[in-house]
Amino acid sequence: MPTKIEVTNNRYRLGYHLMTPGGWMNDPNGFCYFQGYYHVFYQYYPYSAAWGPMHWGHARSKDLVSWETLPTALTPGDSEDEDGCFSGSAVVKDDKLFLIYTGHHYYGDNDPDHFWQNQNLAYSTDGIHFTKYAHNPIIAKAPVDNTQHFRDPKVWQADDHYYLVLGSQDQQGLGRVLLYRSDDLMDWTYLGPIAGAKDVQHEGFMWECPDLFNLNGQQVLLTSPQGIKATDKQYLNLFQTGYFIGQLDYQQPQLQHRTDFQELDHGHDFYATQTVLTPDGRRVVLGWMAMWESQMPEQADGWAGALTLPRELTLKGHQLVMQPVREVAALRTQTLLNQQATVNGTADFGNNLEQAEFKASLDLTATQQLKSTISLMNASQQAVVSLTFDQATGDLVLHRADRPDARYAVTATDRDSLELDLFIDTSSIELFINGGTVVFTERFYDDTAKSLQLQTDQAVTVTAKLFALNGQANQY
Ligand code: DQQ
Repeated sequence: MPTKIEVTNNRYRLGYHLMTPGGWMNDPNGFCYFQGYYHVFYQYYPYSAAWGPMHWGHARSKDLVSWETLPTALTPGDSEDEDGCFSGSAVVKDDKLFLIYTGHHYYGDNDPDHFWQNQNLAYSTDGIHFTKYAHNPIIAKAPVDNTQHFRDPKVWQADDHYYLVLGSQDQQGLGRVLLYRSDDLMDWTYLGPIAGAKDVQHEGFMWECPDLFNLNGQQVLLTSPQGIKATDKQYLNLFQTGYFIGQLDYQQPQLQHRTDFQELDHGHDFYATQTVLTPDGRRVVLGWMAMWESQMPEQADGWAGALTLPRELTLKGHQLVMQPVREVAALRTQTLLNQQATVNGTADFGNNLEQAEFKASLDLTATQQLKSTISLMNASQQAVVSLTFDQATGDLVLHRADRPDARYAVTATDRDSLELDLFIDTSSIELFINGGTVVFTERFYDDTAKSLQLQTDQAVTVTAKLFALNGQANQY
């Protein structure tokens, strides 16, 4: 048994985002509420800071903001998950917590693309110790018209049945989502594909991590397609995460979607989302705060990857809106600033910012062509991350010092204000704009002292609050 890798340098360790205690993290898995705790699992490799045979790391929280790391929940190596316990989800039944996950298997010819996948079950009565089901797999094979890409089950209960969606690729090389039904979580019936890519260029060759849920009487399919071709300002990451909105007809079965694929977050670091329904009925999403094939300088320090803040999802027309869950207010430890001022030129907010929330409103009623930029500055007064807003067009452009490629979004131009809610952590920033209608998620790697700077090209009234946030929210 190799030894677990340890963190050797804390320079980029995050203060209130969930990370591994050491080692690699990717997708959130099994996000659920069980016996008074939220649980989140994640794709985990404890023996190095790079991706390896996937385990399920585990943490729980009473309040969605302070997480306690628990023992590894799933370890690969059994006959049905020989080469990895890939992504999956959780469901509570008869006061037991069930995990449904993908078993990954290589054919052993040293070709990483030569693999097969099946679906497995594990359960727990205490939410800490998990037993793999003795009769795994619960879904042994992909349908005949599928390729080997057959993974990431997301389970839910509806009426008297359990359903799950699976990410898949059909024989034509198009991404799609498959629907299954069960009465007991063990025997599953294949119902058919419910949605799929019309072509690779626009909708991808494989849909990873699907999630299907109700919101305001409609169904939202969240998924992470691979292979969508970048346009000037959209689909600029290696892979995307986004959604379709429609109605699921369980009989057909088919998701009649009214909207085309829309990206959920415009930043460089957002992928492989998963949602939970909270006991009080909110739909909350977590994403992996990273992207495949990006530089991750924290790997040199013995760890990699983190999860985003939990974000509440709501619908505004045909748009999914993301806002940090209200529980994040509990992270505030101090009010560093609470002021209203006229900014005409440059204004600085705060210094030595490590974990902080900046909440600001720029009054746009007296301006028409305002251009403003909010920047996270380093100790040499260089912008590490900056967001520029053009009032005339509604254009939002995000620049990051360590990446040549900007990111783009557009916000409504008929607004009376620009609302910013920025969450800064040691090496991440999440920018929620205009009530979460536009969100950018970014990592950055600069361990000098940070401050915020606002630049405007005309006089504008700014109401701003700056809070210090808890830098030790989690226990590892
Ligand atoms: N990551 C998992 C897969 C999933 C992919 C493997 C998405 O189950 O499709 O670590 O990032």
